Amino acid sequence: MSDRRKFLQQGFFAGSALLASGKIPFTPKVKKNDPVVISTWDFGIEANAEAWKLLSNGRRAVDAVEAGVKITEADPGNSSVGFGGMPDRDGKVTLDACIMDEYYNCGAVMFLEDILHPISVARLVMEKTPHVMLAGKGALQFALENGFSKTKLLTPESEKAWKEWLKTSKYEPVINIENLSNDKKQPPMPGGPDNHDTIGMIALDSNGNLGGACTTSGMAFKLHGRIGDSPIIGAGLYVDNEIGAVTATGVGEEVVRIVGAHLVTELMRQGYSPKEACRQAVNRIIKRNPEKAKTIQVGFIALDKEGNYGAYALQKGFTYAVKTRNIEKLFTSESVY
Ligand code: SD4
Repeated sequence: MSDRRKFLQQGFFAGSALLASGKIPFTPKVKKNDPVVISTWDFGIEANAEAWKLLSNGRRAVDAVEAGVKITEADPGNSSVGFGGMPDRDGKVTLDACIMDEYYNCGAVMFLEDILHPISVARLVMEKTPHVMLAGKGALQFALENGFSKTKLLTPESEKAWKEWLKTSKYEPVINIENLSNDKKQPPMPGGPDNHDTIGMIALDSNGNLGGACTTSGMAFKLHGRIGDSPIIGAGLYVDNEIGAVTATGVGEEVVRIVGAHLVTELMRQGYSPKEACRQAVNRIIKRNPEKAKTIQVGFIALDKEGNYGAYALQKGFTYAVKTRNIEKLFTSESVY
């Protein structure tokens, strides 16, 4: 057999083995250097539109994701991010956020109160301090010293829902599961169904660089001081400019345990497509505690360096929004259950 034929044949067999294992090949969805932005849940559509304004003007992915998630943070109709977010069990709205750019620069704030745009404080932590994370009063002090002002984040609607919750004070964090029976669901949230949804946004810019942001008020009626996955670099968000960007939503404790966003990134490094990498991470959660996994929601979205994207969730009902030059669309993620 000629060397060339042998080479082609070996290539074919290697390709089939990869395909059978769920790894590459996959078809790029966008042309090289065409920007892409994807974000979690229905409200991602609006946030993506803002991010797109920057991406289509040649701006960095990190600028675009910051601008994008600020739309969601400022929306009082959204009961899970920033202004209008559900309080903890002491009636305080406490915020978690982080951001990461194409150079492994990252910044995070957690357990932050009274600030409308925690993502911008996280960005300042990234750019103006030698640190990655600031928490609680220290984060607030840093924000105020850097020109942010205090905003009351608890809206009358969120306060009402909290007071309703106080009647039973049942501490059973259940997040966004469409198929749970009503007695297992949290009280209805204002501005939406029983969802509790973080915005995570990841983008590829026209220079081929990646960036990501994640921001939330965390689980409704959580213990005061509780911090989820969303501000933890590697758990709620990770960006590796050689490989891809990933963000998570759902029960943060389960995402932290598997260092979810970093895990998905590393699976993409091994050759898994974005969707398959997300599926593998979700399966890791099931493997640890199959019974518990049936009762909670966790979803991941991932974007690779070539602009391929995908998602996977534990439960039905996880949506993610995609914007490219040709697409502006909400997708429903595949799920295990
Ligand atoms: C948290 N991961 O605080 C967040 C909540 C969330 O959809 O994403 N909800 O655990």
